[in-house]
Formats: sequence, structure tokens, C-alpha cells
Amino acid sequence: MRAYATLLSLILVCGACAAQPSRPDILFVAIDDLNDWVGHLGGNPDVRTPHLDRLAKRGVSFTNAHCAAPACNPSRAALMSGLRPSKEGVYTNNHDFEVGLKDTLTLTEHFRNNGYRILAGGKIYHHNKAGQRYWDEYQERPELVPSGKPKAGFNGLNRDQFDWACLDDVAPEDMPDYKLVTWAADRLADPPVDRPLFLCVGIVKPHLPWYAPKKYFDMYPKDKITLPKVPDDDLNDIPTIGIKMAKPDGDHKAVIESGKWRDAVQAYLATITFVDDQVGRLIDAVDRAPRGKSTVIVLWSDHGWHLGEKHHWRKFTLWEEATRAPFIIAAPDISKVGVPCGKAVDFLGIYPTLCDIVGLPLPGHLQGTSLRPLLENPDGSWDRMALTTHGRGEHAVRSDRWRYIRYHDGTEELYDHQTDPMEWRNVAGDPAHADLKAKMATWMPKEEVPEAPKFEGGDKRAKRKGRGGVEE
Ligand SMILES: [Ca+2]
Ligand SMILES: [Ca+2]
Repeated sequence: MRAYATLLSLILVCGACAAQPSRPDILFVAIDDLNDWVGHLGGNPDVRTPHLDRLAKRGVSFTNAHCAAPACNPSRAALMSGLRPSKEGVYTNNHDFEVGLKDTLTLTEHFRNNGYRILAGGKIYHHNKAGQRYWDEYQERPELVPSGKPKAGFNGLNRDQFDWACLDDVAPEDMPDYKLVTWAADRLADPPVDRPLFLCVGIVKPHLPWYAPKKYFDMYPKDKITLPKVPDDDLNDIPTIGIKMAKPDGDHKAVIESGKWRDAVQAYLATITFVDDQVGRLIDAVDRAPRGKSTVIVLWSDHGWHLGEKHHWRKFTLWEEATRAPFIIAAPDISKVGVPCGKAVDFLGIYPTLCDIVGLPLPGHLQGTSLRPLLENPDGSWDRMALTTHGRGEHAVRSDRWRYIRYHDGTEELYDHQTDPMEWRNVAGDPAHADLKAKMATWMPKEEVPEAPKFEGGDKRAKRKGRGGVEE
């Protein structure tokens, strides 16, 4: 009887062994429109993000990380495909990524082909695509506003989604992102027994409109808020194409004339801290999960955001405020713990890095390289630069120290972050920097494919549906 019991327990133990996947689970968190206003990134002195800072302490936070493109659609298409806009043709929010990526093995497809079960919820790609091509199961993207609330009309500026509101009748639990995170936490608690889990969670805030529960607004009394420093003449040394990107007569003029700069900053900060709470709930869910100890967490935001810097609001530029974004990887037993990495990296590195962490082969088409050496040694040597493209022919290259922008007509900007972190003084015209500019230009693409076709129905339909238009 005793021998039988021993045999039975052996069978049970071996059964458990067989059910344990050999590769770690992955929690892949996308945040929408979060710039460097994160505690440990130092972009804003008032912001409270204890959970993002806690995540940074579990792994490596890349503090000089940049998007491949400063808009939702092209940033995500590049990150998920491993190809830059100049290779797949998705340059702006209007270009149909389904066409651009048609023949490309995307990140989640590659992981699915190698045994992962792919679950996704929320905004991973630009649209609410539930296509089986990318995942095994898809949870609809959260709405941008809580149920029953209008999509605009609170702040009096009458600029559509460029709106904000302190909602005293909405609890955090009522926010669409809160519900998405509840779904994700449930999935982490109950992973597939025989396959590793790749769980994508696409949080849609702090994207406009900035509607958040009152408790988050109360954390940022308006009279104590620090506004960005913006010289009146900052655009004087910028080429025409750059000024067109800045659109100083648009949002910025409206904000200044209405006297609502402080209100806007408060609302963005409040929405960020709401998002930070959701990140905290995800970290806690990993810690409770049966395979949480080995789970790899990667978190990124699709690009940065201007709040008046360069007389500009939103993304859609090639300056630091629009290209720099949070990016953290915590890979147990691989990444250093709590050591930031200041090397210049861009999001083309995410696909190969995840392959490298779990031991999958690197597909031949990938344009980025694995960041694993930096996870293991954040201060190690790194001779690569980060590249951001905003429209065909418009590029910015970022090194550890410099930002070099070159527009399609050959006009340029060059900024020295060692002495000019806000990019106020364009020194591209100084002949002393000719060699530096030439070296940085080698990171820009030599050839650029034509633009992918626009989303079916074009801008009108996209704007009407709030999908794929100028803003989202
Ligand atoms: Ca975005
Ligand atoms: Ca300037």
C-alpha cells in the first residue's frame, strides 16, 4: 500500500513536471501616450508614479529609449513587426498597418509558432483588431472614456479629443482600463498548464481625453504644479518643416489664450497616476500568479508627448518630448535589478530582445538587435543609436549625448543634451559638428519604401469613428 502511494505521488509529481512549460510567461504592457513624466525618468518634478518606479527597481529601465515613430499606429506597427516605417510603409496614423505588415512575421505570431499561447487585451496595434493572425484570444480595446461620458466638451476649448475633466462621479473601478487590468490579472492567475503565456495588455490612457476620477486630480493642487519652461523664441532657429510640425498656432495658442496651461498639466498628471495604479495592479497580479517568479515583464509607451514645449502639444514631432518614452524590462535571472540604462535604444530592440530572453531564434527580417547585453550590464559598451521617423524622409537620430534631425529638404537640427537638455539651441549650423552629423546620418535609412495605402474609407471615416484619424 505504501509502495503504491509512493508510486502514485511520483506519477503526480512527474505530471506536474510535464505540465510546466520550459519557457517563462511574458507580460507585455503597452501604455498609450505616456511621456517621460515618470518619477524615475525625471521629466516632471511633481508626478507621482510609485508603481512604474517599483517596476524599474525590479529590472532595467531604459532611460534614453525612443519610439520608431512618434504616433500610435506607426510606432506600434514597427515595434510589433521588427521593421521600421521605411521598410514597411506605415509612416503615419493613416497608413493601413494590416497591408504594411501583410508579409511580415510579427512578434506574437513568432512566439505563437514557438509554443506560446498569445492572449491580448486593449490597444496593442492602433485599431481594435481581433484578427486571429496575431493572437489566440483577444479582449476588446477599452473605450477612451468611461461609460456614459461624452467624448469631448468639458474644457471649453472645443478642440475635440483635446479635452480633460475631473470626474467626481466616476470611481477608478469604472474606468475602462481598470476593467482591462482585471481581465489581465485573471489570465495571469490561471495560465495555460502546458504552454507558456504571452499576455499583451494595451492600456489606453493617458491618451486624450484626460478624464480621471477626482482622487487623482486632488493629488495635484493646481497652484503647486510646475509648468514646462518654454522660451518665447524657441522656434526661431528651427527649419520650416519643424515649425510646421510644431503648429504653434494650434493647440498651444488655444491653451495660452484660454489661460488653461495649468489645468491641462494637472489633468495629464492625474491621468498618469491613474495609469500608474493600473501598472501596480499588474505587478501585484504577477506576484500572485503561479508562475510569477519567472515571469518576464516588459513595459513601454508608444511615444512621448509635448505639453507646450516647442510651442507644441501632443506627439507628431522629432524632438525629445515626442520620441522619448518609458521602457522597462524585468527578466528574472537575466536583467540587473534596479540599475537604469542610459544608452540610446529604440523600440526595434524589443522583438529581438524578447526572443533572446526566452531562447527563440531571431527571424531574419528584424532590423533591431537584442538589448540583452544591456539587461545584463546596463553600463556596458553600446555603439548603436536610436532612430525615429515621422513621415517619409523625416528622421531624428539620438545618441547618448546628441539629437540630430534631418528633414527631407536637407534642413537640420542638432542638440547637445549635455548642455541643453530641453533642445533650445540648434547648433546644426556650427561647422565643428560636421563629422558628428555625418556619423549620425549613417543611422538614417538610405532607401524608403512608398507609403502603405490609407485605411479603408480614408480620413473622414477614421475621424468620424474616432479611429485612425489625426489624433488617435
Ligand atoms: Ca499613442
Ligand atoms: Ca530653439
